Amino acid sequence: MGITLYTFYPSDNCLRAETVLRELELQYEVEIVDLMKGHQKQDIYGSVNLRKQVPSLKDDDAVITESVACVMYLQQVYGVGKKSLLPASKKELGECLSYIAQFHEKLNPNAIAGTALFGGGTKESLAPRIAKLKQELTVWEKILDGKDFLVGDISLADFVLFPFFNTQFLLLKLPPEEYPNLFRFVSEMRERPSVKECRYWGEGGYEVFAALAKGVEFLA
Ligand SMILES: N[C@@H](CCC(=O)N[C@@H](CS)C(=O)NCC(=O)O)C(=O)O
Repeated sequence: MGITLYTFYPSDNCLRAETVLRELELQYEVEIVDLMKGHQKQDIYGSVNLRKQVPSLKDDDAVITESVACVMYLQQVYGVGKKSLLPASKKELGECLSYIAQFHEKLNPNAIAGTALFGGGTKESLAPRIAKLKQELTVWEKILDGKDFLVGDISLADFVLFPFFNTQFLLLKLPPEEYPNLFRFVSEMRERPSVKECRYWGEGGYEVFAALAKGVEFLA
């Protein structure tokens, strides 16, 4: 029993769940669901996640799907005392929860990475979606003006948002000079030990997607 993370290292949604597990200094086991080999479609994984996507989390008899639900669950159950990733002040807690809701509502629906990298989309066919995504990124650029993190010294919102922005720079080649605040934030987060030491960046991790993204400059 205990915590098991069903993950595939190149996935930014999985990176979200894993950084929070590490940030909260939790012990967990990993089950690799190799998306390149279609393991997410096998019946055994379908019994964990009906939508056949990663990440999923098991904690004793609890099964959590959706990366944001995974990190909210971890915070709720294990983010006690000093380890809490929720700000103590009302002002910052309000900001933190607002940014997570805005991620769900405004940003994630405009994601194009999956279609760009796997769905055979071209820059031309995706043009309206690219325009919407860039427009939405402009809002986050304003939110991050003059700040190192989205909220205070760091919060759950930063761990929720970071993997998404990171993908735009690394894989879809969003130009850093056009989004300096977003790029500063991403660079800062990459240095955080819970992020830096994740297998996402190593062999079999990010490099797999980077190979797929070679020559792809969707946002440039
Ligand atoms: N909203 C979901 C998205 C999960 C998702 O799209 N996972 C991708 C990997 S990044 C996946 O499992 N794709 C495999 C598939 O759809 O067959 C979350 O945040 O967990």
